[in-house]
Amino acid sequence: MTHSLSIQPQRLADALLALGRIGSYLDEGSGLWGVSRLALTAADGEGRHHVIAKMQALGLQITTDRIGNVYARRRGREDSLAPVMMGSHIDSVPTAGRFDGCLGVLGALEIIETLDAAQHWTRRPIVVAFFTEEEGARFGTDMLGSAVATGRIPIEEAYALHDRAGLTVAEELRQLGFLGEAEEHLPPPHAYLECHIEQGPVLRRRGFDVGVVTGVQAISWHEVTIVGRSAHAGTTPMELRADASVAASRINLYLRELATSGRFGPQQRATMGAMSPTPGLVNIVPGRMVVTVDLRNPDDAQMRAAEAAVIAFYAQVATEEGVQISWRQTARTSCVPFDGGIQAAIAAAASRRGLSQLSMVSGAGHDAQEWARVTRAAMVFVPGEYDGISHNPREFSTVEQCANGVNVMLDVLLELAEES
Ligand code: HGY
Ligand code: MN
Ligand code: MN
Repeated sequence: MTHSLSIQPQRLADALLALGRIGSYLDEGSGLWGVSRLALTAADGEGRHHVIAKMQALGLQITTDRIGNVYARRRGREDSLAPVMMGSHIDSVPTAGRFDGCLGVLGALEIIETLDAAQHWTRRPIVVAFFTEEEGARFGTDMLGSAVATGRIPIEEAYALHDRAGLTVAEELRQLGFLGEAEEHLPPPHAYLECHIEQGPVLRRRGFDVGVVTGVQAISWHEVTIVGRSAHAGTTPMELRADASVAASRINLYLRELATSGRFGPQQRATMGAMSPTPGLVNIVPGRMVVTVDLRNPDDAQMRAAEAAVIAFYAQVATEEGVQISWRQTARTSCVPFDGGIQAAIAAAASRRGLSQLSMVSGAGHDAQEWARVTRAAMVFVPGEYDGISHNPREFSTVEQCANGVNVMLDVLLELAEES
């Protein structure tokens, strides 16, 4: 069976540009336009309304659930059957490009528009969804909306999460007008598909058209609080200091050593993304630091060993630097495999289109890993230029790269949507 339908690449590219203008900012360093649509901010709200307007224009039946996830449904010939869902996210980190997450949502809507133009009605209904706070960049835990929808995080726990200003998820959902009424636990979809940029260098460097994603690696996030003693920078001898920022710096250097040592396998990654000193002024030894630690590993056992090593190092640094160190787990997901049958369908669809494909694990977390808990789930990756840089305004995938990935998702959708 060759592919019957194909999307309109330029229409998709234009849709990505239009959404990318919402929450855009001029990045000083690069002179590029970036995107900042932190979850449940006004910019995210504007982005949500923009995408909902597109869903309405396609005549889709839209529901918003109690955690602000938005679902848009296209009826099927046998409308009582469980739908095939395509989804991703439109919230972004503050230094984003216009592709992360948005490709999956706008690509799915482009598929709907293609089906409408062809007056093609699938046996099963189709649902296009975007989920709340996939990034975890504002409220501290990633894939929040999908995790609530699939039962990993209780909604009351999600509602109570707060940002640095103390604003809670519940308050911000209400404020934005996205505290929906629909029950967050849906009956499981028949299957779940997501098209996403790789956000790394592999596909582009090795010259592959699409990625067949085998699963998502383990993710572990800590928020670490280091309490030392603020003191005068001029009069306090070095040996009398309890310097929280030195302790944080030692932990950061340890993270790099841990990741590059090979002790936890060749793909261990470790990042100290946020470092907040108090009082954070030029002539005061920092008495307090709050930092974040992000650990990733495609092997669960190695991840557990790396976590244990990091926690032991916290204790060592506390003793040696004379500070108190406490930490809390803010996100933790084990490795998640994707459905083998759908992976094979993705590979076959790519081959039928003459597209080269590489099976690969995802370095980033995605909504698909949550939906894999309740249904068959899989992902299609597209390459990115500039070594696939992401969470950076330089993030870029070409019109053709995006179209290849979304066309493969279209083909697999059509197969899944005809299954009994
Ligand atoms: O952190 C991640 O992997 C994703 O961008 N939420
Ligand atoms: Mn993403
Ligand atoms: Mn992201």
